[in-house]
Amino acid sequence: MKIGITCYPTYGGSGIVATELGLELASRGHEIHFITYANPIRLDPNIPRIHYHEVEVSNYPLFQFPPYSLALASRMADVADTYELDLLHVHYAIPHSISALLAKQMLASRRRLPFITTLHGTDITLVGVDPSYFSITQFSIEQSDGVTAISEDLRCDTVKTFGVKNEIRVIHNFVNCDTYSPAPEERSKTPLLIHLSNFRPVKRVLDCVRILAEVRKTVDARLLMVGDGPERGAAEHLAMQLGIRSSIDFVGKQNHVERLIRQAHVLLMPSEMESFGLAALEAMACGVVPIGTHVGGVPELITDVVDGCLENVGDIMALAARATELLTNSSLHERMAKAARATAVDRFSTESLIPQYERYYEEILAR
Ligand code: GMT
Repeated sequence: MKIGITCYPTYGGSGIVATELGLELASRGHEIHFITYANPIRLDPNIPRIHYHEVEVSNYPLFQFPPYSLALASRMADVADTYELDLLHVHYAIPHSISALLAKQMLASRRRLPFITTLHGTDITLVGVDPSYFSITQFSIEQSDGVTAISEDLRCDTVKTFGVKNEIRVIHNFVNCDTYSPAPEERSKTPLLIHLSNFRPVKRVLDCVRILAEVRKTVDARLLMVGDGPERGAAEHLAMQLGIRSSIDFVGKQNHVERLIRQAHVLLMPSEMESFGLAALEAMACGVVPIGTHVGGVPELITDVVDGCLENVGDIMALAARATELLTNSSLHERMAKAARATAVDRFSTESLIPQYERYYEEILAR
């Protein structure tokens, strides 16, 4: 198949899933065309069957807000026409599915161009429910030829919030278990916690700092903070106030996160909301035990006490107690690390998830 993929190319779970999906599909023989405003991180455009088409948004003094959605629609239509795409697959509803709808309508007299929208979480739970975007998000779901959600929780939330009648297929996030694999020889000799996110308020990065402060009352542990975003300054400041700044490494945005994850024993994901929790899955594939919260789609991934831990949002003492236990009880850690890896391999590997997307594309094309 010839597939156009659009996503937010910057750091964020939806862009990562879209990019990894494109790479996996290309390795299975499909022709993939990324249509975005920048080369997606984690995308090496020199891979066979991968193409990248940049959306240029020219500015004009009249525009206070350059109309990216229109430039994107126009580029989607041009690329689909030139390369005879079979379908478009857009990640994140706003504005990508509206641009895809426009592109489809622009080409209607010449070629059929169905589009699939994958909902990732904040496009529904934060952006979609905002009154400014509610109606257009609802419309974008209703107009999509196919809709997928990355967890059952997000599917239910979408149906409940928008009252949409069209089928939403659940296709969970996936991980490449060869790239993300355990490497015990790379594991830190000192107890190491890791957090990986875009440092948005929903991730509760300050909780990570507070958890480390609690853990350090009994264990000489360190924390690796990977990523960047609005809460980074506050997290660094809190670490200073709590006297643990020198025990935390803030390393900013990184490309090969698997190399960092492998060094850690435990991943902290104390999020307020998480429709799936891709970072936790990446950690599990590396044999790093995740500690998360009972929110959104996280319980579809982590089974408490078996392959990770789940606590209530903001319960620092409970989250810290779980981390301390894992860092001090090596047989418990080893058992859960093995179970975490098994969950990633058995239920969320590319081998089992990518064919679900392929079958869904075929279904949509056959309709
Ligand atoms: O978590 C974010 O802020 C980024 C966001 C995105 O859309 O890029 O992540 C969402 O999509 C990921 C990939 O499907 C999911 O694993 C995350 O759980 C989801 N984030 C939230 O629901 C907050």
